[in-house]
Amino acid sequence: SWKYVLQEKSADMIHVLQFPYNGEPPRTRLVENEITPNKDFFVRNHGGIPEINPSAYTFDISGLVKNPQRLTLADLKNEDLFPRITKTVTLQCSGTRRIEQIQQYPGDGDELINAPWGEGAIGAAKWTGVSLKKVIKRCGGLVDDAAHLEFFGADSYFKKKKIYNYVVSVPWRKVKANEVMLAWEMNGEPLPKIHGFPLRAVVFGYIGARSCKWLYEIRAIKHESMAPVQKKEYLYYTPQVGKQNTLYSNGFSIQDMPVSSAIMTPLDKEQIVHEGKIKLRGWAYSGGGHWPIRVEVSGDGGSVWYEVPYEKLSTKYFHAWRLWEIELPVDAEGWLEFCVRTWDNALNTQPTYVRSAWNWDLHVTSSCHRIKVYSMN
Ligand code: MTE
Ligand code: MO
Repeated sequence: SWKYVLQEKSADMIHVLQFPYNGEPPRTRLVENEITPNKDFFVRNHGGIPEINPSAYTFDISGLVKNPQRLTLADLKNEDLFPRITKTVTLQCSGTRRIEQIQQYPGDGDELINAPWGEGAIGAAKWTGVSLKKVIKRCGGLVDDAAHLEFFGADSYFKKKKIYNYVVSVPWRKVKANEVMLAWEMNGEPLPKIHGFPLRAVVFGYIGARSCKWLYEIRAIKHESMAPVQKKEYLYYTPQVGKQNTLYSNGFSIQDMPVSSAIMTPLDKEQIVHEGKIKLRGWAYSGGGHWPIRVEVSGDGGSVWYEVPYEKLSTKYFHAWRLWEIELPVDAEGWLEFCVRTWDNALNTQPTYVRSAWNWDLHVTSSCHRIKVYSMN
């Protein structure tokens, strides 16, 4: 993996896990561009990075489709067969901001798999590829009772001395809605190796985990995939279920990402000399086809809120984040708690505290993001 980290990633990536490689970009830089440059896009891997020769590469559509097919990259890129699409879509890992849950609940979470992410396991890219719906249509559609599509990645990983392949599934209705893409380009460049070269799925508005990289097979099936990534990871539990008494069947399979936001500058524990105003910048995102409509920040831990002016919210793309900035009036000196909360177009907003959304496997930390800054006026 390190060969590709050095080749494809910025030198100052924050290495969240060394192996398997997981990394996120420095906070301030992530919110400098509405479209995240490839070298700054977070990387989340369960195992190593498979070497795939693109000219020998084929991928199979199998299982409960009327005419199973083997396709090449050239087939997918043939615009007589499939219309090509380019779309700006945000990918977010359900582990984003897990560090806040770890700080309050050390020892929770599945430490073999879960990475201690900060606020940077999110990004927006312009993906180019084809709609998976069109590919399934070319296979004659699904056989009657097929309802899910299972994605097979060419990477493998170890867990408790066993070796697994990366396998997940998405419901057919998601594909039918044209919200799943097979992508071979990221921001106008061939997909970087570390991001799934030569082909990956991009599932709009769902947790990043469903966007399978190094895709080599798609199988139509009746029920959700039985693979461990689908059935044992990426589950959300009620607070009554702790790490010791878990049954996986108690977990809810996370799909849509909830509304969330983060302050990316200033940084936590930063000292700021100012003349009555401090500039804050960050991101806001909502999954499931929703988008942020209102972002508010507070300089006193959440008593008084200031709304980000609408013109300071970046362009609204369906299925992408919005970046924001605001000048916050600050009189007080000393340690202050800054926080942010966002509403989406379904008028959902964020839980107030980390503990309101605690779940033992430490997914989806979507509470108000809080930092402490030292104000010198
Ligand atoms: N696909 C494969 N084959 N193997 C993986 O480990 N990780 C998933 C998903 N697809 C993963 C994968 C997870 S959990 C996330 S959040 C996204 O890829 C991250 O995509 P990125 O590394 O391109 O940012
Ligand atoms: Mo993830």
